[in-house]
Formats: sequence, structure tokens, C-alpha cells
Amino acid sequence: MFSNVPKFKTAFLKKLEMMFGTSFEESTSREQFQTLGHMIREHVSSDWIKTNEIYRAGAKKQVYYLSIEFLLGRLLRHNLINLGVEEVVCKGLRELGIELDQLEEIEADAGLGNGGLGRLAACFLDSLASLDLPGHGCGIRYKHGLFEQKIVDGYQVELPEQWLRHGHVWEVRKTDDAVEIPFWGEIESRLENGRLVFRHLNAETIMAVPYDLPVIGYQTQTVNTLRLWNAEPARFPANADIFKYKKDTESVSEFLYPDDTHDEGKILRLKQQYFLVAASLKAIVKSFKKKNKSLLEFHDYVSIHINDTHPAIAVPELMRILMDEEGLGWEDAWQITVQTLSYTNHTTLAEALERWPIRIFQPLLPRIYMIAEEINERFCQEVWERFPGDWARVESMAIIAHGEVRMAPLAIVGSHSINGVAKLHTDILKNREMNLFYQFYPQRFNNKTNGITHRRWLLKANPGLSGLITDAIGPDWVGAPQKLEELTRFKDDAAFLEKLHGIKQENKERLARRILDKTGIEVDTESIFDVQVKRLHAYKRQLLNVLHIMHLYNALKKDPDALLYPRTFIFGAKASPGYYFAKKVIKLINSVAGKVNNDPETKDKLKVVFLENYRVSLAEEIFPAADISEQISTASKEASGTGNMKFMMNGSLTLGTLDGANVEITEMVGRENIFLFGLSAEEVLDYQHNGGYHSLEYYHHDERIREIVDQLVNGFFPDTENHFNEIYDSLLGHNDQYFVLRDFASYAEAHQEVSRKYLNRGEWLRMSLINIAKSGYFSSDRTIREYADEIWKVQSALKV
Ligand code: B1N
Repeated sequence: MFSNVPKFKTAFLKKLEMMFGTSFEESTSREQFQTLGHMIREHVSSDWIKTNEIYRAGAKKQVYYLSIEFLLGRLLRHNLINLGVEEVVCKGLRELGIELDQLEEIEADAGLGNGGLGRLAACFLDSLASLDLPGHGCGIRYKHGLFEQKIVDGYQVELPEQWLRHGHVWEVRKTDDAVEIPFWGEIESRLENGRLVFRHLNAETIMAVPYDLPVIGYQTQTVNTLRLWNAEPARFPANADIFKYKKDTESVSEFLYPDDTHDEGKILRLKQQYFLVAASLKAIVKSFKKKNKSLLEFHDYVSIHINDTHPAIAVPELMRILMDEEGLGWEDAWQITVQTLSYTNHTTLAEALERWPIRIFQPLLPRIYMIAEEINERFCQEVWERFPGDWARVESMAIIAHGEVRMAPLAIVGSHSINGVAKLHTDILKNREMNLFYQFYPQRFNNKTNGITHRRWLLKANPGLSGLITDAIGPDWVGAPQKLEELTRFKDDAAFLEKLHGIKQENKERLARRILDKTGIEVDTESIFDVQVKRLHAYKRQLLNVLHIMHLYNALKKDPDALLYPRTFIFGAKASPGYYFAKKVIKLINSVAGKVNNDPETKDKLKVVFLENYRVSLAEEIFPAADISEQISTASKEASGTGNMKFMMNGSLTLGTLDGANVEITEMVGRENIFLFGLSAEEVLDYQHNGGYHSLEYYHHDERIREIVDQLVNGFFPDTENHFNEIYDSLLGHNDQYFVLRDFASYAEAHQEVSRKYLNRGEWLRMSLINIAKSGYFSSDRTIREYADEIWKVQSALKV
């Protein structure tokens, strides 16, 4: 039905009639969108079935990527591209008078994630399928994804997100694969035939119903599965309040927790974690059993990855299944568990470390707690034997201590591989945060630098640039992104560079229209588009950016020629609803925008735009239009960052600290093709351990800093008396934990360098081209190959 335009049109019209009993003329855009979605699903169904058959019958190992978040975004265009039918569909629809661009907008943006961690999981799914690797996602089908952000009076307001309001065309409900998950109750142990048998009594059970989504690889037959679990009532208990029971069970998959890199510690979150893990492991074991292999070979057929510690409960849960349900002894079960599981750490921030009070954990998951205790006892014993008398070591490595279950130690002890997400991050894990574990299990630690799918973030998001690249070096880069390197041939080709410029301008114009439409602000597309889009967090230092804008404003007021080149600063950021400081920074950005954009003396040189409700679909319009990518976290705090890679791939130049993957971006492009500033990770960690930083000194000694910091509290923003006291206090009262003032001068200098470089268009474009050419390394295809070869030991299912 997609083989040519006439066939597509006929099939489309027929399908539309059948699905909605309406003529094309009377159909709505939503009906047209649904029709197309169903056609695609039908089209892939035979490949989906075939893929599953190959996996079921073949002796190949399967990988399951357990993640509490999958930030998918929209799938229509992505699926069309991967199936290689985008052109046919686009043309066919156009002949019918429908624009694919507009139909695309009908699809809800599936936002089942907070930020980088969830988006990484989505990029990995695309790479797994595109590389024909047998890898599947396991997650939760949250009824409400990350909240929708509105800006009211400059402040963030959260609304519940409603992605399922009109259904989700891509999903298939699999009622027959539903499983029951027990919580609460008591554990009875009995000796039966010389063996201890455990029974879970008086449990409250929740039904986990899977919804499967096809994960379509790029121009391949492979269709993998993302399985999202929905929580539903199992059996209505007699003599109980059934409304309450229904509400309580459904609440487990109701909301995504909106805390990026912060642990909320709520019981519902632990329920979600066990719900995801228990349901997924049940399904995994069931499908393994169909192969009729001995359980002792489980790890030869199954690899289970735990994305951060959120699914770390897989360690005791797999032990429970192998022992209580399958009858294995501890030693065998433990061997299998460790060899099956692997774990990625995504942050070293202390506030993200998951620890559950025993008083919550034990009653909710009584059998799991018993097993966790035994894992802990055996592990502490081992530590003690290797380091006799070293109580402090045992105490700090223990899985259960001081009334808490610690999830990172649980994940480390129960996995054969532990990886960080960028070289610097992995080094910090090995040498600092997880050093004792590294000493204990040196061979388990390894690095896997993050990546992004170039198919969504370049091919799909930036058709202009992709076309130029294909014209220049042919289409092979889509399957082999490292081939982008061939673009370096054009670094001195003025005509080519001008084309690159033209494409950037078009993308900037498109974004400018979006900005005008959404905010009413008119921006100058000849100005430098300087962009910071990411979650709002103190360590990411949006505050440094906005304080610097205040400084530029002050400078312009004193000297109209102070700015070397006009700038448009663009922000997009959601703050966790309970994160008071972060919300104040959003308000500050909007207050500065109000001031700068409306001052006749500055408004033609300086613009500040805050785009509300930053999400995947908006991101796809922003990256292609950016000149500058702000990656300005306090060094050592950003584990990797992945936005940095998306910008680079679209030809933006990074203005950043040597943090996370910025370090490797610098290695790839060379020091001369990036704007670096600020303290190194080493220096930051040294200050943190040995002291020696006094933010007041920077306040007193730098006039520019004094002026802007004072403006936070001296009535400079007329309508916001006292609004920024906390920000002021964070900088001076609490000694500026994230070294904003310490890095200010260096940051301002780097900005000047940006303007100087932009004045030389040829040189700027050459730098931009080199960034694109070197970005292939940051494709998640490279990352996934490394995981597949070095951690999971899985091979392409199509290779025999
Ligand atoms: O994971 C990304 C990295 O690129 C980012 O640097 C890192 O900050 C991010 C608890 C997290 N780390 N930890 C989280 C998210 C949700 C949550 O509830 C922690 N996100 C990251 C991909 O590696």
C-alpha cells in the first residue's frame, strides 16, 4: 500500500472510510492522522510478527532495557522515514490536499520522561532496531506524562499532560499477557521436602496489562517491541471500598514523577519501580521458558539492563523468581542474576541517590526485603573477609544500613557491569563516588559515552541539512554516521559553506516564526541564536546565563556599541514543581526578557525568549536553528548531557565547560572549534573538598558582578520586589554552591570570543561544518554497538 503514490492514495481513502465511516471530504485531520497511523501499523505487522518469531525460535540472546522513563516524542514522521515511505506518503497526501507537516502536529508528544535519561532510552530503542539487535524496552504506560508547562506572569504553572486523550495509535493492548503483582501482606515460610518454601499471604495484587509499541528500525525488517505496563485492578476484594481499590491500583501508572535527578522518596514511586520490574521479569522469564532451555543457561539467552537505580529492585526480584518459583539454590540463582544484569549510573548528584527507609520497603515488599537482607549479609561478609577489621568500609558499602536500603550498592553488587555515561563521569565514579566498589570489583566498571539517534535529530529534524549532506557525500551516512567525517573535505569550499549558511538561516526563520506565534516577540534572524534548552537545575546554571544577559544589558545602556554582535537568547526549561529555586530562575529569565525586549535602547540588539513547555517536538525545531549551544554546567556535575550532541550535529557551536561529554566533544572537534570557559572538574571538586572559594570576594572585586547581583534586590525589576531574594542569597549567603560568580568573568570573555568569531562568517561556517563532520561519533548507533559487544554480548538477529 506504500509502494507508489496512486496505491497509497487508494489505500488511504479506503482505510479512512472503513475506520470512520466517513467520506474523505468530511473527515477531520485527526481521522486522517489515525488512518495513516493504522496503515503503518498494519504495514509493519508482518515484520513485527516475523521478528518475534526469529527471536522466539532462534538461539539468540535478547536484551531487555528496563527504564522508568521513555521519552519518545512523536512517532509518525520517524516511522515513515524508517520505513522508507516518507516521500510516497507526503506526495500522496499532498495530492489529496493534506500537508504531512500539519498532520504530524495532530500526534500527541509522548512525554513519558523528564529529560536526558528518558530520551536516551528512546534513542537506544531506535538504534537497537536499526542495527537489527534483539533489544526491547520495558517501561510504564503513565496516563499522564511530564506536566505541561504554562508561563503565567513569568512563573511556571503546571497542568496535567493528556497524551492518551485521543488514544495512542501505535499501541496494542495485550490483555492475555497481563500479570498480577503482589504488594504488602506477610510471608509464610514452611519446610517442604527438606526445602524452605515461601508463600506470600494477604497480598494486595495489582494487574499489570502490557501495551506493546512496535519499534521500527531504519530500512530493515526488524521491528522490536517497547512494552509499557498499565496498572489496573486485579480482583475486586470482597467487603472493601471498591472505588478506593480501583483508584489506588490505577494510581500506580497514573503519573510520571516529575523529578529530574532528584529522588522524591515517596512510597508510590517504590510501587512503580516494583510494578515495572516484577511485570517485566515475569514476561521475560515466560518467554525464555518457551525456548525449553535449562534455567542455568538463563544468562546466555537473556540480558537485562537497569537504567539507573530505578529498576534496581530487579536484583532481588530475579533472585526471588529463580529460587522461590523455579527452585534453584542461592548460589546458582546468584550466579545467574549477576551475569544477567547490568547497570548504568547517570548522575553523581547526592540528591539523586535512591535510598528507601526500611519501614517503607519491608512492609510493601516483604519477600523482596528478606532477599535484599540476605544479599547484604553475604556481601558485607565478603567485604569483611577481604578487608578484615575495616568496619568503616563495610559500613559505607553496605546495601542496608542506618535504617535504609541503598539502591546503588544493590545495583552494583547484583550486576556484572556498571557503566558511566561519559569518560569524565566514569572516572569520577571510579575515583571518587564509587571508589570503594571500584576497588572491590575493578573489572565491572566501564564507560559508555552517551549518544543520540542521528535519524531523529538530524535526518528528521533538519531535512535541509540532511539533504545538503547527502548531496555532498551520498546517502551512506544515514546507515553509517561516522561517514559524516567526509564532510571535512568541504571545510574550505566557500560555495558549500554558503549553502550551509543558507540552511541555518532558513531554520532560524522557521523558529523565528514559531517564536512570534507563541510569544509575540519578533526576533532578528541575522542575530546570533544563543540557546539553552534543558531541565532547569541549579547545577546546569541557567542563572549564569541570565546574569550574563543582565550584564550585557547594563553594558549596552552605558555604551550603545558595547555589543559586538546582536544576540537572541532562547531558553526552554521545565522546573520540577517542588523545586522553588528553579522556579525563581524561570521568573528571573522572564523578568529580564520583559526588561530587555521592551527597552528601545536595547531591543534591536538583545532579545530574550523563554519558550514554554519545552519537549521533544519543540526541541526538534530548536536544535537546527541554533548558532550557539549553551552547555554551562558546573564542571563535574553533568554526567554527560545529550543536548550538547544534538546541537553539534546540527552545526551549532558549543559554549561550555569541560563537563560531561563536552570533554569528548572537545577531543573530537579540537580546542579551536569550541568555546570553553570556567573551572575544570578537578578544580571544582578540589574547592568542594578543601574549601577556599568565597563568592563575596568575586562580588566585591568585579563591578559587573556587583551591579547585576544588586539588581536582583534593589528594585531594578519594578514589579518583582523581593522575588529574587533567594537567588541573591544563594549567591552571597550560601556561598554560591555552583560557582556562578567564580566562572562569570571567564564566561563573559568566552561570549566576546563568540561574537568576534561570528563576525568572520567564513571561519564560523568552517567551525560549524567541522562540528557536524565530527558528530558521527555521538550517534547512539556507536553507543549501542558498544553496549551490545561489551556488556550484553548480543548479536544481530539477522546474522547467522
Ligand atoms: O541522564 C542523562 C545525562 O546525559 C545527564 O547528564 C544526566 O543528568 C541525566 C532521577 C534522573 N541523570 N539522572 C537522571 C532522571 C530522573 C530521575 O527520577 C534521575 N537523569 C540523568 C543521560 O545519561
